[in-house]
Amino acid sequence: MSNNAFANNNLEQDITPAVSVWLAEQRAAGFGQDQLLKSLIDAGWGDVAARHLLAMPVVVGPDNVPFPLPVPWPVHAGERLALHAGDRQVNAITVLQDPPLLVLEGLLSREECQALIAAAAPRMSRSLTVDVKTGGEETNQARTSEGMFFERGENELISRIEVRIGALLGWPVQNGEGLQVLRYGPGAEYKPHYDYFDPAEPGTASILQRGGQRVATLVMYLNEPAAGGATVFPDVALAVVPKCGNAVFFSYSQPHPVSRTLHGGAPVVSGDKWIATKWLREREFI
Ligand code: PD2
Ligand code: ZN
Repeated sequence: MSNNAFANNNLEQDITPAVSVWLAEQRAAGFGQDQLLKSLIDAGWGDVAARHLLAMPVVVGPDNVPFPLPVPWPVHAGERLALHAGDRQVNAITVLQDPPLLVLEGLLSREECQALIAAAAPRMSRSLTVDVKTGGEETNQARTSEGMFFERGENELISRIEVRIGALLGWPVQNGEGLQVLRYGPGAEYKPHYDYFDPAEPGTASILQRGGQRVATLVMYLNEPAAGGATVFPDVALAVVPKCGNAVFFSYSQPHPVSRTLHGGAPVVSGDKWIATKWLREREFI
């Protein structure tokens, strides 16, 4: 990179199409991650922002594949087991690169899991999903759980967890949707789906007005069902078994199946499964 056109130290910068094209060209020309990192830093990028950019899958492909968006990713994930999460240290016990995915151990304490369940239990109702045709909400046979949403920053416990997630992922707390708690009883499941909003659907434009695309998902496990209930990723043949306090994090820089983030909640066989999900948007979620 020969000039300062792409210089920026801000993690929340726009990854412009020009930057994506430059990256794709450099990769096609055979430059490796270390050389690209050096070029970006020479052009004025901060170390963290440059690593962040390079961690994103870049596809300049068929016309209907969207350009990559910036996504959250913990500093040092894939390099160290222990990750800094503000008031807590978290271990990344599984790391995938494509899709960018981490299984995290110890994100929540047992007491926090129990407190979330206790606060959510009286407020549960049949889960709704976003109706992609209208942008409204509907019940859905593919999602046979019960759920509720906390307001962002609703109480001290919710704030503490949101600030921790922000510190871990390097992503503003305001870009998060309110925490959703779900309970699955025996037989309940969430069939495989993508969490981003499909740009081709008519309801998507109105959904995107509240903070842009979803770019990442953090599913936190609040208990251990007696059997079943894994979070499954069919594209990469991965099953994450729920364990109280653990979490699975994955990002999708492109709202398209090239993200390889198809995922579902396998049927619970016995016992209950409780999770809390934090979806992260491009911008402030209002
Ligand atoms: O409960 C799960 O494992 C699960 C599976 C798929 C949760 C979500 N998606 C979600 O909250 O988006
Ligand atoms: Zn999902």
